[in-house]
Parts: sequence; structure tokens; C-alpha cells
Amino acid sequence: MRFAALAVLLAAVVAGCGSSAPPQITVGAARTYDLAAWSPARVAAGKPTVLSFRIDQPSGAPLTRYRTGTGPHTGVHLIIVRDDLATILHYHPKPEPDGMLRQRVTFPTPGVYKVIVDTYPALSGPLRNFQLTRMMTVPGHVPHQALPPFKPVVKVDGYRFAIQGKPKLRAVQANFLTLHVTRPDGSPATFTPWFGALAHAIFFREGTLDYFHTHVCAAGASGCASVFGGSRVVGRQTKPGVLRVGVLLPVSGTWRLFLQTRIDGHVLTAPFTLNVR
Ligand SMILES: [Cu+2]
Repeated sequence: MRFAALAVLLAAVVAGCGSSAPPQITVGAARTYDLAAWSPARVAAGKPTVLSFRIDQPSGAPLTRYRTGTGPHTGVHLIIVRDDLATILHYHPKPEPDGMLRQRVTFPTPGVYKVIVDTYPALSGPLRNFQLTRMMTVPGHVPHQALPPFKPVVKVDGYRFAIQGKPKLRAVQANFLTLHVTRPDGSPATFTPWFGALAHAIFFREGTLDYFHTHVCAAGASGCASVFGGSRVVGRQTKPGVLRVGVLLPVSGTWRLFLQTRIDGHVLTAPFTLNVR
């Protein structure tokens, strides 16, 4: 699992969550960040297991210092998605002093999963974050689900997420989705910040599993906007129950949006299929 610095920098540009301005790409000696000390090699469906790993720096020393702060662009985001985009897990393991990361995880079903370690190191310079990835196969009968077509309304635990209008999304352009979110009793939902944002919008492309991540930020929140190339995208809660979600995707195709938000103490994940031209 070795990544050349060039690939890491490109990943920061095309897939970064809040990457800063495009870095200068210079070709020098290969410097790599690696996932290291990964365990366990095998996992079983439905059984809690502790994933543990660390990130080794190009020098070979473990990465121990991560970006901190109030926004979502800190530490390590561990995102695990089944390759048919039917299910997602999202954690924020706290780095231990020696750089080890440990997270209790239950893979819900057999299947092939992509594990994304979205990393925000405390470094000076243009490299704001990068992703290291690993595929994991959970043995057993794989319940492959075809991706459902775009549906504007998704219900999760009685909460209703409704996209306003029919979204016309284009690659490489900042687009916005307006969502109306109501409680089971029909009243507008109020969103409580969770991991530095009012909502997290996690995007995966069907087939290639390309990844992008934007946020809906509380008024006045710092360090919450996402940047792609020269565009900056940030969603806002415009009024109670309404989320404006920034969509900024590098390539066209069918994408799955997992919108995660905390309402009334529940963390809810609302999945949508999006067609991007
Ligand atoms: Cu996030």
C-alpha cells in the first residue's frame, strides 16, 4: 500500500475534503505515506472487531501529530463503504501517542469493502489532507444490491429527508442541493454539530468508488469549507429543517451521497443516488 508523493498530492486535489489551493506538483524522490501495522487481516460479518493501524510518514516514522481544531478537517476520518454502495460506516478514531489508531467496527454483511483513511496531518505546506485506502473482503454470501435510481425523498428512523426539485449536477462545478428535513411528527428538524459540522456529505462514485466529502457548516464555523481546484464549497443551514448541501464532484457518473447529520441525539445517514453530467 505505497503511494508516491505525486499521487498523494493529486489525491489531495481531486478527492480532498477541504484541500487547500492546488499544490505545486514537483517530481522528486519518491516519498510515501503508508498504512502500516494493519490488523486484523480477516474479519467476519456481524462480529465486532477492532481495526488497528498507523500511518507511516515518508521518513518511515509513524505519523503522530494530526491537525486539531473545531472544524471537521482534523485527525483521521475512517470511512468504510461496501463496494455496491449499499452501506457506509464513518468513525473518527483518536490517534494514540505512538500513532496507533484503533476503532471498534462491525462489518454488517459479507462483501468487499473499501476502507478510506482520510488523514489530516499537522504539517506545514500545501498538503492539507490525503487518503490512504485498503480493500477488505468479508467472507460469505455477498448480498449485491443494484444502486436504486434517484429518489428525492428518503426516510430514516421516521425522519424525512427531501431534496427540493430535480437536481441538475455537473462535474467540476459547485452545485447545491436544498434538503428539507422533518421529524417523525412533521416539525422541522434542528441539526446539532457532529464532528465539527451540521452535516457531512460523503460521496462515492458507482463502480470506481471515487470519494469526495463536503460539509454543511454552522454559521461562523471555521475550517469547515471544502475546496476543489479554485472552487470553495460550503453548505449552510438556511432555516430550521433546511440544509443547503454543497456538491463538488470531480467526474461525471452515478454517485451515491450519504448525508450524515445529528438530530435529537441520533446520528442519521440518508443515502441518495445522484446523476452527475
Ligand atoms: Cu465530514
